[in-house]
Amino acid sequence: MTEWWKKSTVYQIYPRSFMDSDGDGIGDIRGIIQKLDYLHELGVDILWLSPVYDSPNDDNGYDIRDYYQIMKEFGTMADFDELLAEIHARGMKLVMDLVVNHTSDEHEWFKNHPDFYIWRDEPTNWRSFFSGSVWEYQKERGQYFLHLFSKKQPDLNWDNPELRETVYEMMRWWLDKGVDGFRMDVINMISKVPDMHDAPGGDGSHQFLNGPNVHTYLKEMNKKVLSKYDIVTVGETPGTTPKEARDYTAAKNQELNMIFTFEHMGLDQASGEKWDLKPLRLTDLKENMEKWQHGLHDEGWNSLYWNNHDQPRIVSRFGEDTDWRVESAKMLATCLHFMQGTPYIYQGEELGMTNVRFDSIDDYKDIETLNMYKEKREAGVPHEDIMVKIHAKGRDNARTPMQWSAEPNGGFTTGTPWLKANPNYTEINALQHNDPDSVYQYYKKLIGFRKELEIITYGDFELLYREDGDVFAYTRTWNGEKLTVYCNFSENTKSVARPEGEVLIGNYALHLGEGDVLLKPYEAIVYYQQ
Ligand code: ISL
Repeated sequence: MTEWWKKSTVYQIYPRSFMDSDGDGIGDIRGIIQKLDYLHELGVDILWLSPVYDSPNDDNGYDIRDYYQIMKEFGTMADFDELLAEIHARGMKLVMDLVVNHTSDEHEWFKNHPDFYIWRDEPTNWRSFFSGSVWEYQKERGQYFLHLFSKKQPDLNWDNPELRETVYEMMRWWLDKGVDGFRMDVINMISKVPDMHDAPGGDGSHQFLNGPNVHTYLKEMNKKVLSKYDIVTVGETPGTTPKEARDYTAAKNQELNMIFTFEHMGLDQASGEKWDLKPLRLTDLKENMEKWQHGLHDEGWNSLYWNNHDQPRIVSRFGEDTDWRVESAKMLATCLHFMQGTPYIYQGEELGMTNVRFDSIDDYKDIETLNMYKEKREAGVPHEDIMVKIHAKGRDNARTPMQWSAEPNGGFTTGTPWLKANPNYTEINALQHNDPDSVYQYYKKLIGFRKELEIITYGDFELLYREDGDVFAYTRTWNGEKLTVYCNFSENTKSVARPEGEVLIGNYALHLGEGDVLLKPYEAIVYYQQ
């Protein structure tokens, strides 16, 4: 089978916030169908849908109640089938979210197949990703069940072969329907050590990240399911190094096609806690991305991303979202899209959408944010101090409604949106897509280059100006060709050597002339030598 996914660009849709077709304030499948031409015009090859399965929505669909049903608010299975057909009719592909580390506690398995879950007589001191303990006591059974996420998301017991077969059967059902692959939620957490025990600081991750049997189970899944279809798979794998990433993604290992690294997303974090803020040092980012580019160059494959539904908006995070919003959004895109790997664009990123700053905690909906707020308030942390963290890192930054137009609520809904729109929709919205200077049109060009220039897929990566704290610069070389990429992550004017070749793309009026190149604030420029 060809590795078509190496030349593809993926677009992630968070259905709840993408487009509401029926005015109930919640995005839905028919809303996505309405916007397929917009996505096709952008040029993306694959759409990844965050979960659309039946769910009580404790964690917006990442708590699945029935893998064979579509969430009522999102529509029906007939709507889904139409979506799939319409995507295929446009030559695009559809990747489903596969959430099988845990289910909802309302899944019938939790009642009828307790052996599909993980039970202990005594809890450990591990802390959940969503605050509090990972153990919840169940009276009827007189035991605790494990939940790494919310207490409505009990972890599945992958050591049970019957559970594994049941999951594989469900995967085949979706693949037989014609879906083109899976994004696998926290797939590196499915294997826990047999003797779970207390961990320093309540951080049990060494006992469940990349655990003892994870590779055995993925090889089995590949053999029994994945290898039978021409699909793409991407694993979500927090806490994974390039070496481990190779184990998951090297073709010879027959597990997954690629994984999501989290290392670059932790560089503005001072400790193991995501809310512990620290400014990014560009040299750390450069060193980290270089490590991954080299680490997966010959074996395995990278996925490239700045955003998803769990991360704050990149232009507000590593860019500048007021005076230099458009420039820095394009600069960040340039920096990522000329690297080796499969790029992922998260809805609204192609418009340069920004973080949101609601003053009241009541305007936030994300369980992670709400639990953290409650816990910190109980510990006496002032409201204002917590809001600083939420404004910087809260997941709802990514989940405000997609900004389609300057109409009320950004044209996302005619009703009341489930989460308030970012008030800047009056200026930042998809009407820009016709403007040749828009962030959207810039993304479209980047996506197009990946299809035209093989060097982007195959070239060697070399970091330039390693010590420079403002400029991220690198080359790609392949078959006698060369790309030189300069990205200024600061407002300072920077001087860099003029490379050979012609300017391929840039986010300012193009530089002609001779001598060093003077990079303006947040400037990006790419030279191509054939
Ligand atoms: O979002 C995070 C930090 O803010 C991560 O810890 C995140 O919870 C982790 O990356 C796992 O994410 C995935 O599984 C979660 C779900 O809430 C996320 O939306 C999903 O991407 C549980 O299913």
